[in-house]
Amino acid sequence: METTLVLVKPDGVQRGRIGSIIARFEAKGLKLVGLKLMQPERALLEQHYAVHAERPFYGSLLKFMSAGPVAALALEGEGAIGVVRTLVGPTNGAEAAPGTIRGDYGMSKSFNLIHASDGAETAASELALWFGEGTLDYDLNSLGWVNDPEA
Ligand code: 3AN
Repeated sequence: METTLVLVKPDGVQRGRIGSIIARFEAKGLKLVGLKLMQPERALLEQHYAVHAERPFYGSLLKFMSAGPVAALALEGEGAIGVVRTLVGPTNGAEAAPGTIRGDYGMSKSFNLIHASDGAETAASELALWFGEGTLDYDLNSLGWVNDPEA
């Protein structure tokens, strides 16, 4: 079982896409174990995007991510990190396949609506950063019909 971090970025929030993005993850069979709307502090964004600090777009990325609220989600499921990345699609919305979130909702490689952790280590550090208070442990009864217990 894996848990991964998703952020609906300021463009996704302002364009009214929080609900439709969450609906895709729910429909897929992922379990929502954390959910909050927040205005991220610059220090949090600097830590989150530290890996991109030397990239030419780093300044504009932080400005964009600070421009309004973001919705933070923690999602749990078997192979959740890879499953979520597949649903999100590649960075550039103009090139992302239809059916992916970026492919259906976006046209840009910077205003690309959503962030998703790209590996196990990143997921752990990003969840600690955005959900330092922890995530929620509860039974979601429908999951018995999502994953085959004998597979
Ligand atoms: P992804 O979110 O697809 O994993 P990363 O991790 O390579 O993409 O980049 C992090 C974020 O930086 C992207 N989501 C996007 O907002 C921004 N970004 C990436 N590449 C570019 C670029 N060439 N120009 C502007 N912004 C970019």
